[in-house]
Amino acid sequence: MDSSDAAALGIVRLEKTAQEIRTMEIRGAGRIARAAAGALKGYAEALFVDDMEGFREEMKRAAEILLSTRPTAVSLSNSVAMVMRYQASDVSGARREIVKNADRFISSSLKAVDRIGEIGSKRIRSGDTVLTHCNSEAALSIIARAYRDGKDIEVIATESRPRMQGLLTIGFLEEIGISTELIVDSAVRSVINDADAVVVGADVITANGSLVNKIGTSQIALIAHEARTPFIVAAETYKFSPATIMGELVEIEERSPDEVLRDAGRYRHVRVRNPAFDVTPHQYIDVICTEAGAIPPEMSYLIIKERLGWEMND
Ligand code: RUB
Repeated sequence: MDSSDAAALGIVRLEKTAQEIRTMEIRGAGRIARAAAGALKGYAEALFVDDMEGFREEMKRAAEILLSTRPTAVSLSNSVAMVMRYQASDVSGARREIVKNADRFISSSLKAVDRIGEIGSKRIRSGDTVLTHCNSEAALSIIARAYRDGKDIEVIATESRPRMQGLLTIGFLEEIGISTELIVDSAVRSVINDADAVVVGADVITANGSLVNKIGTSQIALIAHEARTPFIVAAETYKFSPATIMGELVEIEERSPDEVLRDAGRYRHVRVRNPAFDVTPHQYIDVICTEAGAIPPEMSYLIIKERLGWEMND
C-alpha cells in the first residue's frame, strides 16, 4: 500500500467511526470520547504528508468531522482537544504526540470509570434499591461495584424512550446477576418510594454544576427531590464543560422524529419533537462522583479550572 492509499484508508476509517457515533452504534458520552480519540490516532498514523501545514490542516479536518457528529456531549470536544494538543513542529513528532495523547486519554478514561465505581459505591448500602435512567457506563460502574463488594442491592431501570437504552442496562445487569425491575419512563413517580437512591450518568456538567443527561433525567431529579431520595451523578472530569465558564449554553441535540413515531410524515398538523437530552438544575443534585472525588455540584467550577484548564476553550 502506498502513502496515498494509506491516507485514503485513514479517512474512510475515521468517517466510519463518525457515522457510527451519528447513528448511535457508538453511544454514551464516555464511549463516544474514546472512539473519537482512537479515530484521530488512526488517522494521524495513516496520514503521510511531508509538510507540517498539510498535516495540521488534515488533522483539523478530521477533528471537525468527529465534532460534527453529536452536538451535546462535551466529552467529545474535550477528548478531541486533549488529543490534538501537540507541540512538535515536524510531522513525525506531531504524529507521535497525537498517538500518545490518544492512548493516554483512552486509558485514563477507562480508569476513571473504575475509580468512579469505587468512590460512588460507598454511597450505596446493602439492602438498597437503586433507580437508574438510560445506559451510563459510569453509573453502572457504581452499581456493579456495590454489588461486587457483596452489597445486596436491586435496581429499577427505566426504558429510556425513544431509543430504549434501558434495554442495554438490563442486559448488563442480567449478565452480572443483579435483580432488576424494568419500568416505563412515566412510572418513576409511582415507584420512587421503592428506591433508596437514583444514580445517573452525565453528558455535560456545566460550570454552575447543572447536569445535561438523557431526556427525562430532570423529571426524575424533581421526583427524587420531592421524595427526598438522594440523586447521585456519575461523571468523569472530561464531562465538565470549560465553555460554560465563558457563558456558552449547551446545545441540546434534537434527533429525528422517526425515532419517536415511525410514520410521522402522514400527520399534517402534528410535529414530533425529539430532544435527546435535558438539563437538571444543580439544586436537585446531591453529589457528583468523579474520579477526583465525590463533589457537591457547586464545586464544578473548580474541577473545570483545575483539571481541564482554560486553554481548552481555544
Ligand atoms: C447516553 C446518556 C448517558 C451519558 C453518560 O445518551 O445520556 O447517561 O452519555 O454515559 P445516548 P456514560 O444514548 O444518547 O448517547 O457514563 O456511558 O459515558
